Amino acid sequence: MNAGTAVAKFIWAAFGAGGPQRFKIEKRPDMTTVRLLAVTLFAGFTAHVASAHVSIENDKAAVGTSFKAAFKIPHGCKQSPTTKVTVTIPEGIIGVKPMVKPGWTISVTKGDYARAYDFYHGMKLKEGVKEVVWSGGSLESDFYDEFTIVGFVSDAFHAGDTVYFPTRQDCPDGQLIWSEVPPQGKSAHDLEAPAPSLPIVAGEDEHAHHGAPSAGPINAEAAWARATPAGAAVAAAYLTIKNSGAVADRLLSIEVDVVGRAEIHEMAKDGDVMRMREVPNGLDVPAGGSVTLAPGGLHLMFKDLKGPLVEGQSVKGMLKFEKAGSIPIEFRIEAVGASGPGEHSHH
Ligand SMILES: [Cu+2]
Repeated sequence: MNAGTAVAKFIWAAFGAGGPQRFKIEKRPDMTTVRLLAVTLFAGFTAHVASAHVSIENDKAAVGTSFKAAFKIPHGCKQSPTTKVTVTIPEGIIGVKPMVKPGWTISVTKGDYARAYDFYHGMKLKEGVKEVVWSGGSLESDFYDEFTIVGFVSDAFHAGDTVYFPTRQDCPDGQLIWSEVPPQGKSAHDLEAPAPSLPIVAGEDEHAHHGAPSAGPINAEAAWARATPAGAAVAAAYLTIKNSGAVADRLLSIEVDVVGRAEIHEMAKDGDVMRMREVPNGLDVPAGGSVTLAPGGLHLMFKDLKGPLVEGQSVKGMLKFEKAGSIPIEFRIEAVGASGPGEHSHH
């Protein structure tokens, strides 16, 4: 760690506290201290602090995937506190939702997109959020805070593009407008008030990771089931569901080819015996968390099988979530004795 990084971390610790642990600076550091700190910093960071534009925490987003962008507000309008933040969502950024922010009222303006965009397999979005406004709070100029959205990069963008989000800060005593976009091929470095930007990189090919379809913040991975003997009517199936979003979601139901009915089961103690029973109200997937269904615990129960599950094949289905909607899924069929998803050559 060089000195610059160490000081940067110190500044982060001292001034980076947003949200509930907000504190008041009782005494401002005198200018000598500030100058001493400044000369210790490496040049790039000094320049950044000196200009302190509104910027985005993430360093990139990929085509065809969801992203989270935290707009960092480094100061007020001179000394006047920020009481309103307005972020314009550019065309081609779809499925936007602002993250709830205690102490602030959030409003969104929705409208039609220029065209319908693929959101995820089989689903198109024609309209959505075009502008997000946080208001009713007061962010002192001496403090720093972040205003967060989640969204999805449509195929309107390509690797190498940069997306700009014009942003406005309103204060009782003034206004700051961050809307400048550099001319084609030029950097934003010399702009007075650049719009916060997000570089776009190539999307991962979802099909490269089999069984990992993506729909916004919800990802279902490593879906598998054991092969069944001929004539079997039921089978258990397993997978991991990850939620990278800021809000909890819930798996409500499952539909699978060749399966009459699919239920979500948990294991529960009945006296001294572990028995399985249906989870009554769906399966919660916490914000920023995951749920793993694995042998011995939570599982999907496939009932009324219309045919055997054959090792090496796969069965397709659809997971239905309360918020994320329908997500396609493919269960790989493993050996009768398998204890987890894996390569068939291992059995
Ligand atoms: Cu069961």
